[in-house]
Amino acid sequence: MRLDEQTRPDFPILQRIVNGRPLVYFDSGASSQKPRAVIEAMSQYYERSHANVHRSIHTLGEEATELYELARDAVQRFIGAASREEVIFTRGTTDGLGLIAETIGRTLAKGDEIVVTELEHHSNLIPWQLVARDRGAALKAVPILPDGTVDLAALDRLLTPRTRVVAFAHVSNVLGTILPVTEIVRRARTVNAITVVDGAQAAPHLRLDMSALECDFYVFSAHKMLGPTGIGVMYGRRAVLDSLEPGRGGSEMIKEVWIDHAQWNDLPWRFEPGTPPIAEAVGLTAAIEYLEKLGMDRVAEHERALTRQTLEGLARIPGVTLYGPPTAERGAVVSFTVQGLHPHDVAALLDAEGIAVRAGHHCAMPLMRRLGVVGTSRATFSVFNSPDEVSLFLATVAGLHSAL
Ligand code: 7TS
Repeated sequence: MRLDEQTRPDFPILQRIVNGRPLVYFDSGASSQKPRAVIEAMSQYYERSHANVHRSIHTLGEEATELYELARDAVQRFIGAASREEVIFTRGTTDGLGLIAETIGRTLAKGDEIVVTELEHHSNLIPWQLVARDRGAALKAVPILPDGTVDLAALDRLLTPRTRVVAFAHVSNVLGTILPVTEIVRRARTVNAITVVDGAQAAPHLRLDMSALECDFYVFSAHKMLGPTGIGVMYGRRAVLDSLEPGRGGSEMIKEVWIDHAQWNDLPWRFEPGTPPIAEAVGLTAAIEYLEKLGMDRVAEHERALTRQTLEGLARIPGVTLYGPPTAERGAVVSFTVQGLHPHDVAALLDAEGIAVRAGHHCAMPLMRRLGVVGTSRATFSVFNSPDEVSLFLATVAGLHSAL
């Protein structure tokens, strides 16, 4: 059975009629829909087990703590981390990248250098801009090549003994480009830079293995991978986490506190101040179990087939321009423009047919500038999308252009 045939009954929202048509949801890159297993796990938690974690001696407190910590085990397994202490829960990708930037930022000195790429989401750019400004560090960007890949020769030229951080996306949320993580990490290591990978668009789509990627930090959001909003993961390599002071403080991230100083808690709690997103952790466990049952290789293959069908179909429509690598070996992302139509108009016309795509700068304004466009329209796919939906989408886009 095809993956979409298997999974569609699990997603209640797919029953929605939008503008008189069955919903076609091609915006999972912004946030995916949720299977019933995730929704039910969270309401069960609230109905049966809710209490605060790590501080209550009573039964519910212990249950909640156990469920929260089980989520850490699920994530460790899902991403192939060497230990559970390397899995830190955050509020999402933006929060995780901000936490890393603030934490590393405190160790930077005037003249240190941070390297990003031109295709970064603002969430992997602005935190570094803030840190660079505060510490007098320099921020440099690796350019992208016309085919949407990053210029590795330029990266080599940008790396210097002052490079402290190399931060880059695993998968571009606009172009779908899969960046060669191990290759970039290897190069960053030659100058002893810390590597930070924004995995927001990769975690829902690719099998992850931290021991193979060898990066120092890897962050992602649950809500793009069938899980709830409000929780994300910051993986940090043990040796690097051990070497860093916590970037943010408060509540249970300590062992002992005096008025003028404190002793930090053990990993991973040292980096988790405040009451964490507990119900969301329970939802994330359910999302991971759901994806594991499907098998990430099967997920990737299904989404690759939809991406291929979309790229090939759009390429045949006059007036359509495609962005990103000319291959389905990319994330489940297809950005395009239609000659004579603003990307927002394309999205609004598709919405009138019940088809949800995102349009705009996709929080990647420097990339838009490099591409020479104000924005793009973008279709992104998940496990529940079908080849029939892609066919309907292609016919609708073809109709838009011929109607001009
Ligand atoms: N990094 C990348 C590569 C992303 O695609 C996104 C979200 C983020 C970071 C931020 O994630 P958050 O969960 O903290 O918001 N990207 C998009 C998108 O492409 N459309 O809407 C959100």
